[in-house]
Amino acid sequence: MDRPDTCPKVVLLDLYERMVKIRLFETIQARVFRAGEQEGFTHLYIGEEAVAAGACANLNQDDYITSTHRGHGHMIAKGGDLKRMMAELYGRSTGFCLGRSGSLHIADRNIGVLGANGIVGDGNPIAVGAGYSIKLRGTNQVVVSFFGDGAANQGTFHESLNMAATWKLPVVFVIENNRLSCGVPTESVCSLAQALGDRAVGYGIPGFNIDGMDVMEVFRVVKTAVQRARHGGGPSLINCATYRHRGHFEGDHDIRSREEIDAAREHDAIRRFERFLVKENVMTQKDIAEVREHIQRLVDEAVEYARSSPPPQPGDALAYVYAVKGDDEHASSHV
Ligand SMILES: Cc1ncc(C[n+]2csc(CCOP(=O)(O)OP(=O)(O)O)c2C)c(N)n1
Repeated sequence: MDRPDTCPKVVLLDLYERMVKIRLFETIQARVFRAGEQEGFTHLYIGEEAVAAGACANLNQDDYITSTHRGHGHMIAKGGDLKRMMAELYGRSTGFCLGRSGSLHIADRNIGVLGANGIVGDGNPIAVGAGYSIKLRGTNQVVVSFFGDGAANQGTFHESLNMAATWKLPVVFVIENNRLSCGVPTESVCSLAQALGDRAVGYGIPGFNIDGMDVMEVFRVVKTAVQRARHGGGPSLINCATYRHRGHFEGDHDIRSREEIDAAREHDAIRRFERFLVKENVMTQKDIAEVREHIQRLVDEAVEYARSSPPPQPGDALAYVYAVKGDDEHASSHV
């Protein structure tokens, strides 16, 4: 791990906190989900934290991201409030989407999170739409679209990159290449598999294949792509090699061997970064313990907040289904 010039101490601490927030939030979430406290599906991001943290640390609040079915990490890295997130996962009325989306469609326009997405590959066209809107409005915002290696084989990937490249839209496409789509190994369905960034050549845009377990590398490469996008240079494609520690979804039968998963955990991005921070005298073990304790408290408070929040009222089931003409800011309860 090398410390790039672009990573002063304040950036390193910020990257670390973003990663630990995701890890501790989802560790608790896995526990309460297994205990039957939440309903629906949940796909955890544990293991892949360096990608969301490294990418989102380059973004402003009004920049946009699009996300996936594995979206909690993206939202936390973009600054999502832990209490409202946890309340959404509990299906409570205090959640980001008033308890109506749960894990798979959680969104917060106030911080530019255009939504997790249960449809694989659907974030990319949404990102292109947001990029086109930025261009029409003439702002200097950017969009980062996160998606998996499986989504990179959807037709929407090619259509989106082609359009974004042709119109020079400010979109950074970030592949979270964890080598699997559910139980399908990527190399069994894709000849480029580990080098998906090479596909950028086909669209005439910059492409990168990087170590997505090295948060500083993700930060550095996404920074270049974000700056290019902000200054009218158009999109980039960044393929991040990463690894998910959990099954495809909670409760899934994992096709990987115990040995493989344990070996991968040896290279855990957070542990690796902690070793680096201590070696470089950026943090002591005591600092690390304090950060973890502080974040653990925030996560525990989020769980308590969610548990004590009321569920949506059945009588409100049809509220927010239709928008009133001319009022796109406020959803309406009229049907
Ligand atoms: C259009 C569509 N096809 C299939 C599915 C079922 N499905 C859900 S997640 C998933 C795998 C996605 O793999 P990848 O994009 O690599 O993301 P990862 O789960 O590895 O993060 C599939 C096939 C879906 N939700 N949407």
